[in-house]
Formats: sequence, C-alpha cells, structure tokens
Amino acid sequence: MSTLKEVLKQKIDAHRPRTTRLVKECGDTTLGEVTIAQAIGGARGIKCLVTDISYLDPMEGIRFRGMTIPETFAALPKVPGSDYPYVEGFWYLLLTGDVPTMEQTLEVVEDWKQRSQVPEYVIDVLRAMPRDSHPMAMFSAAIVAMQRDSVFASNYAAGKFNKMTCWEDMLEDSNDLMAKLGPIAAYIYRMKYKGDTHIAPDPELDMGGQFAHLIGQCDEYKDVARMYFILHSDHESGNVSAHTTHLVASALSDAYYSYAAGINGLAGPLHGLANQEVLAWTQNFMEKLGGKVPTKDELKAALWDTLNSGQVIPGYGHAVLRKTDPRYTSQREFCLNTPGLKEDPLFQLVAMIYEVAPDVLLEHGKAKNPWPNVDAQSGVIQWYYGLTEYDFYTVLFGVGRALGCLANITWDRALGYAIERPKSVTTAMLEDAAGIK
Ligand code: CMX
Repeated sequence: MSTLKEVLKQKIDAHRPRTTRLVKECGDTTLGEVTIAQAIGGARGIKCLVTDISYLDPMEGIRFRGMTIPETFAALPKVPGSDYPYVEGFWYLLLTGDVPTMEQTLEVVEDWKQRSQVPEYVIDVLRAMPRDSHPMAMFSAAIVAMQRDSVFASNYAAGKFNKMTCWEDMLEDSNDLMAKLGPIAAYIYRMKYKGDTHIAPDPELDMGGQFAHLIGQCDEYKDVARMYFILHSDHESGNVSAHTTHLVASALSDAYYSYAAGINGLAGPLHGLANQEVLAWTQNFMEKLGGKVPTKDELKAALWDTLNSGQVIPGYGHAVLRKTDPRYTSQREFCLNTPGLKEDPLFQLVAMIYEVAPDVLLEHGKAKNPWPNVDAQSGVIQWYYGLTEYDFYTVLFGVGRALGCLANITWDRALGYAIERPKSVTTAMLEDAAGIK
C-alpha cells in the first residue's frame, strides 16, 4: 500500500466517528433557515454541504486544509530549482490534511508517472471529433471515454461493492485521472493549435513540469503550470464544478462520470470560461484603441459600455467572496516579480482595470462584490508565455480543479455521504408561504 493511501486510511478511520456522532446525536441542530430569495436565487449561502478540504472565507479567501495560499506554497516540498511546489505534494495535502515530506511527495510523483500513459482509444475519440470543437468539449469527452477503465465501476459490476472500503477504488480512479489529465490536455492543445505535432514525455519531470514540456513551453512556464494548477484546485464545495462532481458522485457514479460532469459545468461563461472572456474583453478593447494602453477615462467609459449593454464585467464579482480574490493577488505577484511580464502592456491594462473597475461596479450598484476573482488575472500570464489560444484556458483550469473535486469525492465515499436529493416546491407554494396568494 502506498504511504498516501495508508495515511489517508488512518485519517478516514479517525474521522468517521465524528461524522457518525454528528448525525446520530446532533442531527436536528439547525444551520440556518432558507428564504424564498435563496430558493429562487441559486441556493446562495445555504449551508448544506460539508467538506474539510478547503474553506472559503468571504473576506480572506480560500484556505486549503487550513492554510492560506502563501502558507501552502511555503509549506510544501519544492521542485528542485523551482520557486513552486510539486502538484503531487499538494494532492497529498488535500487528501490527508498533512504536509508531506519530500519522500512522500516523490512517491506520488512516481505513482503518477506510472499511470500517465493516455490510452490509444482516448486519442481516437479526440481525433474523431471535429477539430473546431471547443477544447472543453474534447476534454470532457476524453474523461468520460475513460470510464471503461474505472476500477470502482468494474468492482461494483462484479458485486464487490463495500461501503467501508469503496473509497479505495475512488482513490485508485482519481490517481489514474490525475496522472492522465495533464497529458490529455496537452494532446488536445498540440492537436488543435500546434499543427497536430506532439512531444514525447520527459521521464524526469513532475506533473506540472511535464505539462509545460508536453505543450512545448519554456522552462519558466513549468512554475506557471504548478502555480496555476494549485491555485485553481479547490474553492470549497458549492461552486458549480465542485458541486456537480459531488452531486453526480453521490449517485455512486465513478470518478470519470463525476468529473466529466464537473468539467461541463466549469465550461460555463459564469464559471471557468470567464478567464477566456476576460482576455477577449481586454484585447478587443485594446484593439479598438489601436494597441495602446488606454487612459483611465477611456477604460471607465468602456466598462460602462459593457454594463449598459447588459453584460457582466468578466473576472469581477463572486458568489461568496467580498474582497479581492487571493488567487488573483497571487498571480498578480507572480507578474510583478517576473521581469518582462511586469512591463507587458496587457498586464498594465489588467492592473489598470483593477484600479478602475471596482469603483464603476460600486457605482453601478448591482454586484455584491466589486473586486476581481481568479479569472481576471490568469489569462495575462498565459498570453505572455505565448499560450495565446484563449479558448484553451478553461482546460488549464479543469486540470487544476480536478485536484479538489477528486479529493472531495474520495472523502465523500469514505464518509458514506448520501445521494443528494434536495426538495423542490412550486411557485404557488412560495406565494402561499409568503401570504401573497
Ligand atoms: N459585472 C456586472 N454585473 C455583475 C457582476 C459583474 N462582474 N457581478 C455580478 N453582477 C450582477 C449580477 O449579474 C446580478 O445582476 P442581476 O440582479 O441583474 O441578475 C447582480 O450583480 C447580483 O449578483 P451577485 O449576487 O453579486 O453575484 P452572483 O453571486 O449572482 O454571481 C458571478 C457571481 C461570479 C457569477 C458574477 O459576479 C459574475 O457574473 N461575474 C462575472 C463572471 C466571472 O468573472 N465569473 C467567474 C467567477 C469565478 C469562478 O469561476 O469561480
């Protein structure tokens, strides 16, 4: 048994009595009421999901297993010669809650390397799709195609389902997926945008470094990939991709079905697709001005034009956050610390939007949060490194988001979380409850 699995097993065994006790002894304790506005308004703020993997404080932003983003980056073992940690060590942290040693991290690195070969039939599926399919549709199709290899599904079909141990199969499938998602994403990238030329993997590289290598990027980009995957990994359980993955898994669907569903949700413009929209908006605007960085007044006018035409300002606002997203700040710091990037006109424009947009949104008076989210900054870094195919950006998000979603559904299985089935009511019932009938 791998160290990761052994430690995870200990953590699960220790955790189970807490969940059992809460349900048995305190099951009737209320966590709040549900208002009509919440029922109609996307269940915003209703506390009905449980996860210990990350927590999103509206003012402070995300904590992974209790650690802020800077604390996480500082604590995890770093790839030699790099400023950023191994993605594999971060996976260990998300699953177990423990910061792994270098040795424990390298065990995951080796494990993923052994699992990283993309099956030939997945390549066939990708190649059979129209080349102008959105890369998220391709990514989703590749994931669901691999369902035939699910250890969980095959054991279930063979009558080997055991409530206490089925998390082990979920972990097995999740490790397989984590090892293959980067290479699959890289294959889609090279097939669609780089003349269908492909690069052989470098057996020496970790997951993040390998991804940079497989898409044909420079050495510096290896840290971008590691940072990007970790920053996009998890944002507690209520966001569309995490919640969808959890919901589908709650029907005892395997990791492939569950994460493909999550990816489909991530592809929506109000969620993961916002990063591509930010760049499209910013560049259209720059093009209109003949490529020059605008004045603040020109920028303000353009933001108002967007709002007045009934569109949202992409990359701004959030359902939970009420301050600047620390994932935005982390990427902004990366830009400020990278010579060349700091002077890049696109970064300067994004930095200017940060100065101007919050006041415009406040004056507009609708968005509860006028501050930038993760998507407002991420495209600029990609563009700077020559990854200019912005419909691919959400795929990058999807590789990273798998870390959180898959760690969560492994724990869902371990704790025996029930099939999700909230109750719906009719509009007439709402009118009745409100006394306006
Ligand atoms: N620009 C213009 N209007 C905005 C806005 C923005 N950036 N953010 C919110 N609003 C509007 C909403 O559309 C809503 O208007 P209506 O009442 O007319 O429907 C109103 O303000 C209230 O919305 P809210 O409660 O502040 O925000 P929600 O929780 O409903 O939505 C989000 C959150 C992210 C979908 C929204 O802020 C948005 O559309 N932002 C732009 C898209 C974006 O950046 N998405 C990425 C989010 C990050 C992620 O993927 O997790």
